[in-house]
Amino acid sequence: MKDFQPRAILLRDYRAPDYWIDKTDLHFSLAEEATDVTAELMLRRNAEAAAGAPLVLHGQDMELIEVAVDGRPLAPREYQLTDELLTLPQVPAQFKLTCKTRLKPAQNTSLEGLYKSHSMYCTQCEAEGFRKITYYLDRPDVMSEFTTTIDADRSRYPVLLSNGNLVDRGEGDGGRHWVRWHDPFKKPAYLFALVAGDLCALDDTFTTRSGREVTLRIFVEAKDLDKCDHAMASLKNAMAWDEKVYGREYDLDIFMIVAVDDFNMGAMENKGLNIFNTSCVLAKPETTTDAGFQRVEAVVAHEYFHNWSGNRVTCRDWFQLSLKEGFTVFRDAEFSADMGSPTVKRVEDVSLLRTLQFAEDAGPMSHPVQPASFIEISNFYTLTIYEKGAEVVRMLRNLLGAAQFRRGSDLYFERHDGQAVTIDDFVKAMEDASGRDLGQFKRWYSQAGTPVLEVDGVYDAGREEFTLTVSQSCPPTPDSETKLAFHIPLAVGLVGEAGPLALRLRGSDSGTGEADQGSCVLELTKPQQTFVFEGVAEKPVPSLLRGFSAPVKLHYDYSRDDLMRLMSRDSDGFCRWDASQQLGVAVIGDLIDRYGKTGELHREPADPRLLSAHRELLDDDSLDRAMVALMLRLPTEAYLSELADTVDVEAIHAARQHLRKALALALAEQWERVYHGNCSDEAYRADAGAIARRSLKNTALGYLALREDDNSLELCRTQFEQADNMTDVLAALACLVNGTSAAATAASTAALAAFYQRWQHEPLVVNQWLSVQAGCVAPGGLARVKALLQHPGFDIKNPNKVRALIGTFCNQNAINFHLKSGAGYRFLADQIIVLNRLNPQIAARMTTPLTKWQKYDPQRQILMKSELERILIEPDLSKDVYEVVSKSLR
Ligand code: 0A1
Ligand code: ZN
Repeated sequence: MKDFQPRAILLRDYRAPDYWIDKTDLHFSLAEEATDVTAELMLRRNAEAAAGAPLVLHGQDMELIEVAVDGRPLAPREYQLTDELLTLPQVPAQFKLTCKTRLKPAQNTSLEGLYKSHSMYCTQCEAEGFRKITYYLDRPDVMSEFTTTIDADRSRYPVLLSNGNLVDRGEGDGGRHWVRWHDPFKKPAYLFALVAGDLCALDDTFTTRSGREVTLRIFVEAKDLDKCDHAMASLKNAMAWDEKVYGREYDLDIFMIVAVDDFNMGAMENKGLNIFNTSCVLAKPETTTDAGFQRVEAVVAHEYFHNWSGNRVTCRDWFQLSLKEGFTVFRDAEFSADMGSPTVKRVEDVSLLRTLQFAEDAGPMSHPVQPASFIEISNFYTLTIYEKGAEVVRMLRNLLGAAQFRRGSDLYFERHDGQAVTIDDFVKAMEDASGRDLGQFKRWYSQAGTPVLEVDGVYDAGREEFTLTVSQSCPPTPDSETKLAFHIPLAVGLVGEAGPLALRLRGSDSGTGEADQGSCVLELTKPQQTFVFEGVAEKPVPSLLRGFSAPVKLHYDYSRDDLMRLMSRDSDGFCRWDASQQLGVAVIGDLIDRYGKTGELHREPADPRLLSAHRELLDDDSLDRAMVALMLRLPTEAYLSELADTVDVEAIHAARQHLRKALALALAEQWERVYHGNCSDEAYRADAGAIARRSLKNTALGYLALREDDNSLELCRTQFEQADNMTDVLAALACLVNGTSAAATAASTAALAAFYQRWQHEPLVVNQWLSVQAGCVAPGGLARVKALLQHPGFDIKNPNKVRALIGTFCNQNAINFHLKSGAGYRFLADQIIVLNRLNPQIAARMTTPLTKWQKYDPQRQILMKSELERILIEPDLSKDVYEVVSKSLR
């Protein structure tokens, strides 16, 4: 165990820095043994700081060679050096600090600071990685103008990149060369980047609306040059979209993206030089699934949008992280919606939020969108900061309306360009632009937890009135026991026998109506409120939380017939889908109960309503395929677990599988018809229509495969062998791998071997191969995963591989991970202990499944907790893992 308790950093302790760094001049000399960095910093005391304030710089994991003030090297007695800080007790009010440091990038497995990925050097500085490069005021409110010189062996590192514009270059001695980059925009150190390698580039240009031509360049290893077109097209679309929708134009003459294999996150928005995980930039039909294509589009846009929401206007401190992340996720979600199918995008985002963010918010790591404290900021790149943060921005847009929201965003960018600001500044701009008081709304930023709405509806036929009573509450979370009422926009409609009804809300000052859409937004601000709709000629079914207008849990006592009506008649796509999920949850819930009582489900018939709902969906060719595919997807085990107070692992798995099989058999003809009807000879396209078609087809294939007969096996095998795109290949492979018959097992073994043989030189494809096996629900999963740890296709130092194998197994294969013996938990803890020394960020992330122990039965709780306790006594436990483990045990 740690012999000291890492200290928590508190929002309320924020103080402006004592010094500013006006200019940062860096010189990197890259060499195999070690890299030497010389930093020249122009420092100036903050006018608000005390006259003799010491200069305290952050620095970690490097050797200090020399430190000089205005050119005079300091003797060791003139400064203090610890593992994390360099303190100069006496410095002038304005001076030049020179710092020489030596780093070992090849030994840096944390993938933070300067490190090597294969043969290339790259950096990752967000949030606090710059302090592994040189001693610095590594905090986002210190913004500086950077000049970077890189000197390296010419043949091994022909490409040398940093932020901004290339301003000079030259030849050196002994086969070396150098380049100099200058970034005219002041930025915090977390946006600094450097890349050196033997890279190829795809080039293009974009002409901004004011007529400037920007060079666009995507750098990859030579073998990946054929996988950059989709990212480039996405980038150009994103640039045009940000001009049109937010009036934001790009500012430098060049925009670069570099793909690296070893990366902790998806990508990073460094100024003018985005660094990407290969998984978020490379795409071609033969190697990449539809989901992969969509991810590339979304992440390219996300990082590009950060140029304004994050770089031009940045965060004052890391408690404001959602200022840039929530806003940018909202922006990228709207972009993706515009590029593809808005309903599908919304449903996918809500599924993620309701399954994983709600679980986070109900667990030991729950925190507000603006946290009040942290031990290790890397642990706060969470679903709450990103996805819930985006939902909060979405609510603002919906409350203000698109036009006022745009005015607010214009005001925010104009007012704060070049500054490091707070979430309060953002909300203030929205208030000033709209004239609305958002005081109560701001509780969404400071209070953790998912609010719960209990809704009751009463119809009075005589008065032709429908009354909705809505109560809100929020469960306690680690940050606070009691909560104040939230300001919640609740979008509603009423659905009659034939479809949506016109709305007339009594005394509509508490709601805003859009009568033509049959939709209105009720603004909830109190613990309980009542809303009366007048002139309602028939008993309606309320359509609630349209478009998922707020990140809340909503309970309404719908009958299954009500849900059927919403599924077929509601005009709101989200609510139609949600009704299908609620029906699925109810039906599976019955089966879970039955399994709990009898331990088996052999003779349980499928619910006739669900059967007929699915039959209608499959039979009606006029419906939107994307919607049909979504509505045919049963609630996932993860979502069912989130809804349960105590997760019954076996019952949830058995119930869902049983229902799938029952649907497979009862609708066999329909699945076959839909499968064949959606096979297409057209060349692969990644547009919404083609994606929907493949999604529906592969949903059908999944059901057909459950029959486990020769015909369906043959369909899977043929699709696996003949498909020209990874979406179809992988869908067929997953069916084979999850088959249980002897014939399916034999086919699966052959397919897995053929797949690896063909794709062994494509790491991203091998990761999908690992993932499909890690997700296999057949018994024996743990042994399979342990064997794969030893496979040459796996490498524990590569985060993508860790996520593909260990992450998929522990997060998406409950029946195999949650073994009653606790062997799954022991396995995960063993991996976390290894990762803790290699890569603390990834180790901490991998801990999540164990932190959910409170959701399981007493025996499992004991086993999970004992593994957490075993991790906690590890010597050299990183702050990252310490924070997650200790918080989850308290
Ligand atoms: N700002 C990036 C995410 C990111 C965060 C931390 C990283 O390293 C610890 C890397 C990337 C984004 O939102 O895309
Ligand atoms: Zn981001």
